[in-house]
Amino acid sequence: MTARLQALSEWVAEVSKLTQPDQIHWCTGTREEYDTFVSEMLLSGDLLELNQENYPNCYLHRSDPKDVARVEHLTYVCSKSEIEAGPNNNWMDPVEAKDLMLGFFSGCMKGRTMYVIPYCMGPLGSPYSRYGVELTDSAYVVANMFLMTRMGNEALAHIEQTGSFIKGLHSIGELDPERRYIMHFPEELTIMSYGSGYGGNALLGKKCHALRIASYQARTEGWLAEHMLIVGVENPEGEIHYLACAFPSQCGKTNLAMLIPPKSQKGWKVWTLGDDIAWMHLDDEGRLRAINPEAGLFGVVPGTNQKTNPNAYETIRHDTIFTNVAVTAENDPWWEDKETGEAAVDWQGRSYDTKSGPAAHPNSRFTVSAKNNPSYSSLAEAPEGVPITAVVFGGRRSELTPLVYQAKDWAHGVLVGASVASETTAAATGEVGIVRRDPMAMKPFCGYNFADYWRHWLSFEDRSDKLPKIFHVNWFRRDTDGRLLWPGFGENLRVLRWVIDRCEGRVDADTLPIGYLPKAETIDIEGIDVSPNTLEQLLAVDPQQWREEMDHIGEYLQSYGDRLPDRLSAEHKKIVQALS
Ligand code: OXD
Ligand code: MN
Repeated sequence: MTARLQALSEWVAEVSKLTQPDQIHWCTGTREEYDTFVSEMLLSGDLLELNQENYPNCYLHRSDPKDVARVEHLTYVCSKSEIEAGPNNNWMDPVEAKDLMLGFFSGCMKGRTMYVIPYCMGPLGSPYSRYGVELTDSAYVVANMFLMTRMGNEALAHIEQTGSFIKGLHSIGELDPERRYIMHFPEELTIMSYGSGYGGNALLGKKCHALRIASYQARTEGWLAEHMLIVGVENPEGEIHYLACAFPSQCGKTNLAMLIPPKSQKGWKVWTLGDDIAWMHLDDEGRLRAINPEAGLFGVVPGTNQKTNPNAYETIRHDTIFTNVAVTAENDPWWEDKETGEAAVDWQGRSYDTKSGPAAHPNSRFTVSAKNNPSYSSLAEAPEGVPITAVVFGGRRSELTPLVYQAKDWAHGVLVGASVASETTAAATGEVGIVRRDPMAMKPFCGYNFADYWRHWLSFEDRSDKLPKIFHVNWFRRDTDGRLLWPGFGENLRVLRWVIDRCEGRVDADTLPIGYLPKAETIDIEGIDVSPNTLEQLLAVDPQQWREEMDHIGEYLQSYGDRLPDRLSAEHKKIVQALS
């Protein structure tokens, strides 16, 4: 064994001494190994077989009913100093946090197997990829990591070559919400997660590594780790523009990433590169290039149907793990708005009764390899990534925010990103439907102080003159009767086309204090149920409402105190003055 793998085995030995598993299994990452885990989980009841004729190789996992979402109040960034973690994170002193966690982990794997999962985030061998090793006592986590990352022997070989990896220690513990913490130690490139088996808390490659720890690494190394989908939009002439889009959880990232152009948009195609996370680096020519660190999709199931997301609907017809959906009498998976079949048994395994709430949990999920997606881009595996034409921010806002607008320049775009706010959803525990500030859609995921993070974003302005243009979209604006004004889903392509037209300098726009707004005639509304009057409402900017919004944003930014970059305050001031 080489010295580099020696360090890994020593860590594994140390953890095993602490957690005392009955056995240790080093994952190889082969399909046969995955099939063995599935068979074992079918025996243990961790997985249930779904109708194999209609849904080949599809299984259902029912989680503990109190373990169904990310737990932001139990998620901590334990940097040495509290100010490093910033007001945007929960913070605990790293020594104290480790003491607490070591107490939980002590002996917790008795009677269980400890799985060693070497994994790669990003295409294997890409200079932009990073490696990690997760130690876990959950076979469900291993199976999900198999679908979501490039894991096993090949990743291990790269770890041996590069010598560096993120250490992730996970145990489902007793699944007791009182004994549950997700702790990050950015300075030590270490994650400790105890007491939950839910995706965002337990698949450590995803939010913990690819966002919280990676964002910290990205700052020191000069790149960006973002909560963004990546899509390629191909025009009828065959040119593809790549967009990276950030939306808070459950604002339709997966739907946008897998969009199928409606019939009216002849000749257009959309290619998926990623649906949740983008790592972006400047290349030698100063272009921002993105890779998707993930290899699979962990998407929200309810709402998926042949109209809203036909690609996802196809993607999850085979080789998929469903978590917390309902089942039909034929043992097919079922969820709200599936639009075929009906629930017989709810997500908790009880005979379904409409009075006891939704049949599928609102945050029920599918885990599936990205390769199942018919529109998976061939460049998703390209080690050099794809050049990004536009960065698009968005949020769920019933009022105020127009369908789309463009930031005037990079620094203004950073302010637009920092100002993202959205109505909360079921992806995290807590109250649903209140507006919360979610800068760059990274509120739950930035591994350090947001003020430093904005400074890092701003620094790109001095490093390149070929940066993407920045936009903001809102698919969720409603009229005074509460009806959505924009049809959304596939029709969102019409807005992406305007974004690309702007980047290519093909259309003029109106200059307003908040940014460049589309001239009504430059958004194609032919063939959809959006009247010119509705489009006017969608694009309306109410100066009084915006003055109030800018006051809220100002107060929010000021809560970062002296660390707030002057450049960002200056951008804010510019808009306030223009509005008054
Ligand atoms: C996710 C989330 O699961 O953002 O992607 O909650
Ligand atoms: Mn997400």
